[in-house]
Amino acid sequence: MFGGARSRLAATFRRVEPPPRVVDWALAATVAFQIGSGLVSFTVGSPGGEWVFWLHSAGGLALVGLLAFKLWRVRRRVTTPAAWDGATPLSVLQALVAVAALATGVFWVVGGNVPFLGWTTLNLHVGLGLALVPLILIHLGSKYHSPRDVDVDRRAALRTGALLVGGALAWQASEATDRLLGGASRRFTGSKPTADLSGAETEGGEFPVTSWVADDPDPVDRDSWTLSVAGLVDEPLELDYGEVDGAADATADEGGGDGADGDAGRESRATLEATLDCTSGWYTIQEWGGVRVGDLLESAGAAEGARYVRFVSVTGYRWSLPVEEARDVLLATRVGGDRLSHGHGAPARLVAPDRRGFQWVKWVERVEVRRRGDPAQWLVTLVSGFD
Ligand SMILES: Nc1nc2c(c(=O)[nH]1)N[C@H]1C(S)=C(S)[C@@H](COP(=O)(O)O)O[C@H]1N2
Ligand SMILES: [Mo]
Repeated sequence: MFGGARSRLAATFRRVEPPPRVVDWALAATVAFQIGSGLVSFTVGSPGGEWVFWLHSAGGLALVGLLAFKLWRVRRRVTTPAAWDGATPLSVLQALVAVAALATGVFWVVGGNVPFLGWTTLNLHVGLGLALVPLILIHLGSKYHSPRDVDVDRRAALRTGALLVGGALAWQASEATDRLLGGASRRFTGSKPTADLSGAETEGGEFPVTSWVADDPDPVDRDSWTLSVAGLVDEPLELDYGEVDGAADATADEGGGDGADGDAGRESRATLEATLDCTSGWYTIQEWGGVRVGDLLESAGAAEGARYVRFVSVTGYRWSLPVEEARDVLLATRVGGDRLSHGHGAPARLVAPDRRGFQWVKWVERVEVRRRGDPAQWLVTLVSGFD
């Protein structure tokens, strides 16, 4: 009886299965798309880019189907020891990594998270996805068939198309279920409120201290720290902590240590409620206080040709924003009214609404007005702190 059900399942599988080469190429194309869209999604921080996450989810669900066909087809080559050849171990590893990448992605989206060595399940998902790249390249190198050999008939194309549509529908259904189950606290980026992610380390204001890689400077002394505003400006500025913090009387803050709040100068401090959304999968909404970068640019006078503003940390970590956007961001000295702690970037850190956490440079000491953007920032943020 059980066997009957099994063979019926097998028969159904065979009936809907697209031709092998179609599955293989659809797999390769979908995985490439997933890696691309996954990387691009890291740069999306405003709802206008939500579609990148939609496509990534739908692609992931289509992969579930494609991978099922593929693994079903090759199962005997793995379960029959005599069929193993030199390439089999790597193929098995690749299959495991692929399944794990999919499983962690789906698990995260349905609300799961199992912190592992300081990694969220989303971190793990990204790591597995990236680990797949070299594995697939090796696999393609040894098993490559030209797409010209692919026997694409209309039925095969339809089946594959149906699989992609099925992926999109399944994803829509999972979203709807998630909303019903109260998972609406997840942002469109997939990030969850910090409170949901126990296991994350917190300091000061109840949200995790996160440095993307090895950036870990000594505490910066507020009294000797200055913020420079230079580059394409009429008059470069050199501001001390009190001026950036917006305290009219900088001494009003003395003596209280972290968290002390002098009342003097409160009126000149700009505040902004903004969401810090880290690519490791958490977000926090905080009220940040400090100086509007637009005010700094007005004081310094942005010169002709100024198109970007670059924010540079004491560690060298940096990010640039188009000048129009930069006017509306904050160099924050405070969060929730309290002075920033060292881990959160004291004396001052960038608060850039609609940007992802890794772009919110901490321990800022220079604001540079520039003609051009800064493609090298991508590399710098990854390697900053490794000497
Ligand atoms: N200089 C510097 N700024 C940085 C980072 C870093 O490693 N170095 N990490 C970024 C990342 S990945 C995030 S999510 C936020 C985290 O801010 P928090 O530590 O205050 O939560 O800071 C960003 N700013
Ligand atoms: Mo982050």
